[in-house]
Amino acid sequence: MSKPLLVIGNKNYSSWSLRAWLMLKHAGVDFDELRIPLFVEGYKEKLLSCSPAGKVPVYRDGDALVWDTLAIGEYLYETHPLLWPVQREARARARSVSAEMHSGFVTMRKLMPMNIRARGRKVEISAWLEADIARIKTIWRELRTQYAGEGPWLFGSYSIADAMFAPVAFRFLTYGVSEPGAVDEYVQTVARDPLVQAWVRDSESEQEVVDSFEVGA
Ligand SMILES: N[C@@H](CCC(=O)N[C@@H](CS)C(=O)NCC(=O)O)C(=O)O
Repeated sequence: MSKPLLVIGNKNYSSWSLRAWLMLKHAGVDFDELRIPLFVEGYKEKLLSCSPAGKVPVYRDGDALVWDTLAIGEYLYETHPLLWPVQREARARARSVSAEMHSGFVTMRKLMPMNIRARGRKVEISAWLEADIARIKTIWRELRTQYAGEGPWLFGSYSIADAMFAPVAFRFLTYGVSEPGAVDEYVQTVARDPLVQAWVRDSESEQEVVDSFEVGA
């Protein structure tokens, strides 16, 4: 039987691709990757030939086709239950912060696009952007304080919530967002993850430059 397949975009820019890829890698799934560079001639047709939504990531496992990052996470959870915290209240909270990431932080996603290779970029911090950043810092600070004794990840052990916030750690690194203590330590935990480092190496070897993601001076 052929391996499951994850279709992704550019590793440097595609934050949703990174999230699904990390969920699969942390679950220990053996899968193939198909990379479709985004925003170049003909890319949309290629995406639509893989996914009805015309977006990445999309995951094919035998007859199952799963598009949308959180749906991929829930699909994996059915066979890899440690992807969410074991304790029910923690699991509800992990699902809540992950859903908050999935549907929210629109200003940050627009004004601070993920750009893994870039460092030292500065963007204007509007009140809306500041509110998104403050909320993320609060989520990370509170979770890391509560679960400090159980491991380095948001809920102690690695969970889908960490995959959901991994691209935000890169945004903090790219645009110089910092808060000494639990927040900066969590960013470093993400950056030191060997799986994240493998993704970063691949993103550094990509040649495409997408102007709309190259923001900040
Ligand atoms: N809600 C979707 C969002 C997926 C998404 O927006 N993917 C972007 C790449 S990060 C994409 O495919 N963009 C190409 C396009 O919209 O044409 C998810 O969670 O997977």
